[in-house]
Amino acid sequence: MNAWLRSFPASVPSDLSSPADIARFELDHTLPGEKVTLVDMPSLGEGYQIRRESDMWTVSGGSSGLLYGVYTLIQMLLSGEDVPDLFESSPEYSLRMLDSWDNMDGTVERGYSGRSLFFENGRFAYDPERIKTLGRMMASCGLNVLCINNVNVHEPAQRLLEDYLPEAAELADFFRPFGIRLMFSVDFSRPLYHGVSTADPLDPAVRDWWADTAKRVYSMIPDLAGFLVKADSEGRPGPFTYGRNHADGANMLADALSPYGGFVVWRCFVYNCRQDWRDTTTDRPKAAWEHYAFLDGSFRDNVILQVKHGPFDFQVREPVSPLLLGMKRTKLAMELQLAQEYTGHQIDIYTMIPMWKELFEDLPAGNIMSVAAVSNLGRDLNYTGHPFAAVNLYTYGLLAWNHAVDTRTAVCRWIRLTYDFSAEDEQKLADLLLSSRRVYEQYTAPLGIGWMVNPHDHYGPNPSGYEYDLWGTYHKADRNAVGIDRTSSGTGYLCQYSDSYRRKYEDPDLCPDLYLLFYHRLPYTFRMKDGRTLIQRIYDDHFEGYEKAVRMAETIACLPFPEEDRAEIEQRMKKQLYNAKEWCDIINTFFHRLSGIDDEYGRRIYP
Ligand code: GCV
Repeated sequence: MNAWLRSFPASVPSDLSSPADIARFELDHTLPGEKVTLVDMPSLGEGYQIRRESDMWTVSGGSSGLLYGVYTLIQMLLSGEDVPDLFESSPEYSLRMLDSWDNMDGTVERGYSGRSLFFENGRFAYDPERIKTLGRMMASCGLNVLCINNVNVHEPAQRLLEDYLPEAAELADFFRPFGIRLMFSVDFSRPLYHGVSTADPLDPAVRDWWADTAKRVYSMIPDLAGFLVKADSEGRPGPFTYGRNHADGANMLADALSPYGGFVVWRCFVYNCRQDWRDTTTDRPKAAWEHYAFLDGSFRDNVILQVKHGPFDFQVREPVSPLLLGMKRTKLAMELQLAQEYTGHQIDIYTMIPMWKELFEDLPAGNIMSVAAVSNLGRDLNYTGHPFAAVNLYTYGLLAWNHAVDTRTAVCRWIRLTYDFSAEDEQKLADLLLSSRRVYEQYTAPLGIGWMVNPHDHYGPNPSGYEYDLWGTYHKADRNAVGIDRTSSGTGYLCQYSDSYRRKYEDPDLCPDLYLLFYHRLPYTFRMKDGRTLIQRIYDDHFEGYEKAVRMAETIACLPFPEEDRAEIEQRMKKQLYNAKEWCDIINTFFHRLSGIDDEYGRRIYP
């Protein structure tokens, strides 16, 4: 099974060594009746031009641009879309990254599609055919960088650039013909394991150690995209140990990589993960800004700060991170998460592109230079566990190429490439996928509050699961009210934004409902814009979310999925229904007991 490449030949021959070779092969096998000329035009770089003259197509592009152009042409024609006589495109973001959180023991952190595609038993272990398919999947939606190992770099991945470098170089060879460059997550403290007495980024011995390491790595993998770093975050080592800041740390690595054109992608997921819940002066969403904003403009040119899209951690609804809006003099990547950690574990249907489009709407043009997403892939036969989770990878690629991509067109193209459906069935599935995020949001945590999940595993409801813990993720619900005041009169989080942004959220009467409890602490009797009370809205959303999930199951039962997908989809839908019911019961019961206020419609809160 090759995900959305079902109309493509099962495999790509191993002797094809360049993107242009792959492009020609894919064309000959998917569009044998079409006359297509490929023109090498290096000036177009990764971009391409598709031109039609009577029954002749010409695709021009630089090396990988040709491949992207060909994949686009094939997919548009296979899915019956109109291709204009002249169609030109080039990527909006230069690094379009997929970050795997794969460990070398074969597990995948927050992985819901089986074991690692790259590792097993502490070593590289992969099926070359599946690796080539992954290369095709990525290139066919425009992605160009793959980080193969978890940002939490455990043993033996800590030796990836040392003992395992030859194997890593062999893996890079598989991806190169698809225009994909590898990246590795590195452990900031590594010099300490090699006779250097410190990992202080300003120490000359440390700088030398990283410079030597980069030289060795690039001699084996000359096109490596660079290093990805999680430092001073959730127990990972970093510059704070030495009284240095993150510009000191990132710039030191950047200097080591710059002779080879490599990037340091430095994650900004830094917060106090040992917080005392009684401490009301610390508010976790403020953390990233506090650690990085003052460093704006002090990073080297080859440092990219990778910022999670929201200030917390991939919740169903979060505002766009203030760092992504405010650091104008620093290269930024927005980090998304395809792996459905808080969004249903690839059991519940959750199509992400509507959520991403909202984020991009808040992001002024030119603020970021790159996009990254935590991978949702694994060794399951269909790569993504739930067959529908593939739509997230596919549409992520299209959006990372150009965020203006039309949501419905992207989803429908994925459906057409994946299933052989009538137009009516295609629209039914598109509606279902496009509404799935809202459905999930309705039956889980209310109105932007997030975090009511089972701790650690992050699937299923647990309203107080994180409430008195160390992670800074509190809702503080009591008998009268729920939420945290993050306005200027509260924790001040909103002050990290511009005045115009702040004005939209500061007043609870004007704040959009979906963010209400993210920004405000409100009594259950608070009147929402539509006249309902807050508590009634919580009840209504949960009942409605569950009912919509029931309707999704009915739609799915009527759609003509191929046998191999049907079993997976139906079995997961059953679990989703159970999950939705459980969320609805538990969250409504929690708020009913706290508030003592009955549902206006007399529905049974808990049967
Ligand atoms: C890779 C969350 C996840 C962790 C993840 C971390 C991160 O805390 O639960 O599994 O670790 O984010 O993004 O670094």
